[in-house]
Amino acid sequence: MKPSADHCEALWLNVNLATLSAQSGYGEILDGALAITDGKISWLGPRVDLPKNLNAKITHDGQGHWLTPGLIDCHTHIVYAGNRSNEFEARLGGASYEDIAHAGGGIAATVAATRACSEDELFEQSTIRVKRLLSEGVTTLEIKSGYGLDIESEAKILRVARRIGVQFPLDIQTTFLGAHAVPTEYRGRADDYIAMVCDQMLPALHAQGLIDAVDAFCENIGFTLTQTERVFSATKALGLPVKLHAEQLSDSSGAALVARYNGLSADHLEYLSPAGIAAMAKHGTAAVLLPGAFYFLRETKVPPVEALRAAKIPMAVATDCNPGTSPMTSILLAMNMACTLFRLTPCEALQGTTIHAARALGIADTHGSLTPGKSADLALWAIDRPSDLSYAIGANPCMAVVKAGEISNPYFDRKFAG
Ligand code: DI6
Ligand code: FE
Repeated sequence: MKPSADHCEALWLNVNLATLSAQSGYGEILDGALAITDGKISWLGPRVDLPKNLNAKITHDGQGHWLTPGLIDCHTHIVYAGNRSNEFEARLGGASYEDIAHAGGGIAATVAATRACSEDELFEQSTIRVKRLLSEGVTTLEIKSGYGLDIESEAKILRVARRIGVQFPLDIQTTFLGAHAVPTEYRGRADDYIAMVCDQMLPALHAQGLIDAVDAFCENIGFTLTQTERVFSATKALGLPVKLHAEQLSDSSGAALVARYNGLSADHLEYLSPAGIAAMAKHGTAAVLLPGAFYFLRETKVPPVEALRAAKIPMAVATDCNPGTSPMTSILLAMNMACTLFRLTPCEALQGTTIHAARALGIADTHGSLTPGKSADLALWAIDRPSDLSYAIGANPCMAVVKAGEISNPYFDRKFAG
């Protein structure tokens, strides 16, 4: 796409670009320029190569900062009510995550709080967290249901997720996670619950346009491989993509299953086996690494990053924002932890929250890198080099966020005046 002289909304100058568009590396362009037409990137390159006829309506002075693709948090459970700091305290006193789940706490506690909450109240509580991600340059967010576990409560969560996409400058990808836990009213009847998920919830929520993809928690404290496969085959019948919480606490062979269903991603993966890696590589299933949950659960087994790298499986990095195992609303901290805990390079961490996260959501054709034709979703950073984004702990050098070409400043303490 070429920007024409009379039709270029905005031009960014005096910026360094990290395009993330190459197979490897940051794709750095020092002293670059980027043009936006109809909300999409229409040209980018070194400023000296800027087409001479370009006549932009607005020119932004990037003040020598770095422009990257807007960040993508591709795995969150950010819509929920209440919190579980009481369980955090209990775990520090010696109880395990599994102990708490078996005692009726854990996911069930958040389900009770979320069911009891009005839709407006759920929106209010959730957007406090969403704004923190926005302030760190996030322009696309995946949101899972899974704290409702009945049709009306799951619909409420997914409607709140859609509303977040309307009221904030964010693209929202919704994921139906009905198979997150067995609700108390189905205790001891997991197969009956899965039948209800497949035969009633899934078709009803899909008919309401609330589902972009379907996930499940395949784990010894979650659902079996057979139950997960039932969900996947019902999903496939509706033509929707699948993904999976796989190999988080044990090797349940979930990664191989989701790969066999041509899944978008297998997520967590601490206990991923060589067979799982081979299946993911064969079917093009991305890995989503969630160091916040690893850290918060004080896990010691790290995902097999070296083997994933060798198999050329795209590795995304996400917050897993949820009240039980990753109460984390910093995508930059997730990147830092991916480096320190999982040994990703800072470049892989940034790929993990841009182009590889887009891959994990099935939107890499339109999002995730600075490439002509893709949505002009950008983040501007006051940093010396791209590795600064993974390096600092607790810093937020984001100066501006651009969504589909439009600057959205309201979520910043500092106003970008360029
Ligand atoms: N894996 C997780 O880490 C979260 N869900 C899941 O399937 C935990 C959710 C919670 O404890 O509330
Ligand atoms: Fe999760």
